[in-house]
Amino acid sequence: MSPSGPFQRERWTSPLRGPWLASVLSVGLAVLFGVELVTGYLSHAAYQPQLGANDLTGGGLDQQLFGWAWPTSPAWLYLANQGLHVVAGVALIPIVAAKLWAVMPKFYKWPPVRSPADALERLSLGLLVGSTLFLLFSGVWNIAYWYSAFRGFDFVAAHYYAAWVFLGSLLAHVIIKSPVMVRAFREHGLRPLGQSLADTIPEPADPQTSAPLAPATPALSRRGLLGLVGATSAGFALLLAGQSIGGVTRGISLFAPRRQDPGGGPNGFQVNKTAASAGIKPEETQSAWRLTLRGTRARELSRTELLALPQHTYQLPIACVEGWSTTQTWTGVRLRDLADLAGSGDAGQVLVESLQSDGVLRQATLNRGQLHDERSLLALRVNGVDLSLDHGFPARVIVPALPGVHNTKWVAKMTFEAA
Ligand code: HEM
Ligand SMILES: Nc1nc2c(c(=O)[nH]1)N[C@H]1C(S)=C(S)[C@@H](COP(=O)(O)O)O[C@H]1N2
Ligand SMILES: [Mo]
Repeated sequence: MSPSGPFQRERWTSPLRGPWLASVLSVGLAVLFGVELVTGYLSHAAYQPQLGANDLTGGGLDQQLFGWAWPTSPAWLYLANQGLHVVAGVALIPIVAAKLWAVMPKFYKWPPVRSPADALERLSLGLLVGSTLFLLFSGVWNIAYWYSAFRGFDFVAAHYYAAWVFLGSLLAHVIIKSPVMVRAFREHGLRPLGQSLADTIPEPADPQTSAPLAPATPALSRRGLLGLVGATSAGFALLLAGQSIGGVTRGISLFAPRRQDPGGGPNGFQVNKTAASAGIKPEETQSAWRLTLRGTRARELSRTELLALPQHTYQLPIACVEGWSTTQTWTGVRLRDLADLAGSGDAGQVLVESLQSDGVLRQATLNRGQLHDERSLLALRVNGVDLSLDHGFPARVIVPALPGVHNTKWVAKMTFEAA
């Protein structure tokens, strides 16, 4: 059987393709994928190291990762982690597209499989490409829509396990391909970058494929192609980074999926989950509301009683797993003072529960460091006024460097535990 359609080598005519171009793009990919892996697993450690067992509530966080628990300083740690993860992830898209374009003829090689070893490599390539596309797609989907689409599909778990498939197949790929890359750079160095359009020369054809290339005249030089890919990638990053960095950079954050300024006034900063969408009944947040504390003793406090306790004010960010952040000035009662009131001043963790009756985000567990940091608050006020209902009135958790998902709103109950 002779090759037909895209399986014919001569159908792939661009002389820009080849090991050198693939190698240069791979350097960029290696850096950004490295950032993705490190920040992705750190995020996992930060808020749900027991994925599956205990899901979003965390729990026993102190015991995780060889005794290392997610810290509270610097306060912007999680902001930086998720900002990097999401921005580098989006910046990867044009480079992944260019890399796939550069190696596209390989997907159509003929015969498709030459030996058992070749079959294994093809399988690992399938896993690599599949998991990469899945990670990029599910990540973008997540920052754009959160859980609302694909009901019943656990994005976080799928993204997490895809990352392991990705890591394994990437390692195999790097081991198999590094000799090709070394040869490409040894033979050409960075020279192909300096070539003008007229000089563009075809790379040596794959020795395993017989048919010689009949090069077309490319529309772009290699330098032009790499410039285009690099500029697109940097542009994507620039248009998204403002949602993490804040300040004036928000103005150019055109890719940010959410409005940063839904209204004016001290409570006029963005809201992901409104009280209405969380099913909060406004009347339950008014005078009938009580904060229940459970430790070695039980206490119930009204909002007036909470406001009579020592109040503390800190400027702290909320940093969402989706990469956006918002830094505000919060006022409220220290979590550790509440632990004292419950007779559990030495508690190792606290389970915080919301008025919200269902959904994974209705509760969270904070670890020892998060509970005892002096800046960790049950916030009652923001920017000098009472919290608005959408920002968690009557009370919400604010803890430095805490993943946004754990800054529980509409808090109703806190249970202090040994750890
Ligand atoms: C090869 C690329 C990627 C790798 C290896 C990777 C890896 C990871 C890992 C391990 C996690 C932690 C999951 C957990 O908490 O259990 C994570 C979370 C996350 N990733 Fe990625 N990721 C990649 C690409 C992306 C992209 C392109 C985006 C979006 C632009 C993205 C957005 C997110 C978000 C929003 C989370 C937080 C999910 C949540 O906890 O709610 N990721 N990633
Ligand atoms: N009860 C409750 N608290 C919650 C949430 C929620 O859905 N329900 N969302 C969390 C998430 S994901 C983030 S990032 C922060 C800030 O979200 P916001 O913009 O909805 O206030 O609040 C957290 N607190
Ligand atoms: Mo979030």
